[in-house]
Amino acid sequence: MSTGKMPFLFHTWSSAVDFGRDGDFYWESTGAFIGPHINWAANEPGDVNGIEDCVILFPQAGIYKWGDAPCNAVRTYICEAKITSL
Ligand SMILES: [Ca+2]
Ligand SMILES: [Ca+2]
Repeated sequence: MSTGKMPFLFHTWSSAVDFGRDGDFYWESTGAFIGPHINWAANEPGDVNGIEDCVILFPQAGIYKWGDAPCNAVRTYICEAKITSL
């Protein structure tokens, strides 16, 4: 049974990336620029070693925060689909 809340267990991919200019994050799924975002975890985005271009969600103090990570890291992910009928 769903409670409507996500479990705070995993580091999970979002579709946010900064493949163009570092620090200019956009949704890869739509191309829409994200703009300033205040939900980054402390010291994120860090672009460590210049290879952190994909955004993960991870639990910190009971809520999901954003962090950038290498795109080839193994993480869970979220699927999105349109519901056409119930
Ligand atoms: Ca980056
Ligand atoms: Ca990072």
